[in-house]
Amino acid sequence: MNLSKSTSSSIAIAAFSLLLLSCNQTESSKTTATKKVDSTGSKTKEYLSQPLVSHIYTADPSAHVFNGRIYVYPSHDTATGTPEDDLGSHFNMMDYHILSMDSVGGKVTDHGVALDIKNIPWAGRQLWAPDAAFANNTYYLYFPVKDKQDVFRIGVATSSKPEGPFTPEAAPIKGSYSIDPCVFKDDDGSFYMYFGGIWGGQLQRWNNNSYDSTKGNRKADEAAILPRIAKLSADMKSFAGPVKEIQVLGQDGKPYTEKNNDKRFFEGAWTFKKDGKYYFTYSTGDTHNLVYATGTSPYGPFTYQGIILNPVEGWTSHHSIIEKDGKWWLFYHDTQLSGKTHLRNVKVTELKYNDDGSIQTISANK
Ligand code: FUB
Repeated sequence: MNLSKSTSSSIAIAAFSLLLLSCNQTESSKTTATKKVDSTGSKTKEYLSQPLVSHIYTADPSAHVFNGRIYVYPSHDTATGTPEDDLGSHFNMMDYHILSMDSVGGKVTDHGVALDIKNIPWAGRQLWAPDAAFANNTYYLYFPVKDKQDVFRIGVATSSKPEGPFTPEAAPIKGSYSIDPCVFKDDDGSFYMYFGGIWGGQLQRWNNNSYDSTKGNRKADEAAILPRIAKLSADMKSFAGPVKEIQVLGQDGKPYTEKNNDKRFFEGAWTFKKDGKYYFTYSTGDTHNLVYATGTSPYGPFTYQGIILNPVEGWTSHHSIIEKDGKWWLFYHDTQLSGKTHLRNVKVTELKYNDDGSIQTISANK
């Protein structure tokens, strides 16, 4: 994720922001476009969707349908005053709130604090993008946080309810590292965790599953760093085998190098299956695209197909994709409410496919 760049969004007048805050307290996203107004009063940006909630800042939405209801597991962005630096220290999140709604467009419920960093025994700082899964009559919340040595690991917490509260395990998942877990359930009931994020997410420090804090970002002609996958054990709290790299290939069948940064993996993996095809989707980070690649196995290789979402307002882009009642939905975030990179808001819009299974590219601003 980005570390020091500030958002390139235009300056919104304070009155307009306050109006948004008061109007969207519990309202779900509307797909009617609205315009942002700059300090001269001229309309500058038109938004495809509105924030799901505006009483807190939310980001990195992992959506799931549990018991016929949509649950969104986001990061909870907070203005802690932590100075911005090249390691993303200003993304200093301390807890999670789960959101839920009957359907897109319906009333959104914020279920309050579901997990607080102070209750995670091994955690140091920075609760980043989580995900959730249901198995064994239990809801599992997967979360990345830096341990007390400042190394990102992935933890798991459990609850009898999708909205929590969640009780964390005493230690991170053995063999886990980096950020942005995405847990995918295949048709045969197997669960897989996809994870990893470069730059502030520390993936560049992990080679052959060994940590080297001196390893920096790769150079333009070096092989792009690859996302990781591990099959989950039946207990959903451990890896069933070693962490593996996932090949992401260009349409010429060749792996990407770092200079292909408008297509190579950066962070924010999300995997789903449609019509027998695996869709591996992710953010390209410093080029701000949300893209997808497809394959025939959960382990890949995946071949790059195209852009799902063009760059949004703000530096980061992170998403999830679900099907509900015959429609497909893209949950994403931007910085409409704050204009600040680290204070984001979650949104949703419909995702459409072409007949051949390709995804129609979305622009969040007009
Ligand atoms: O929210 C913190 C980090 O920002 C996430 O882990 C990344 O995916 C990026 O969205």
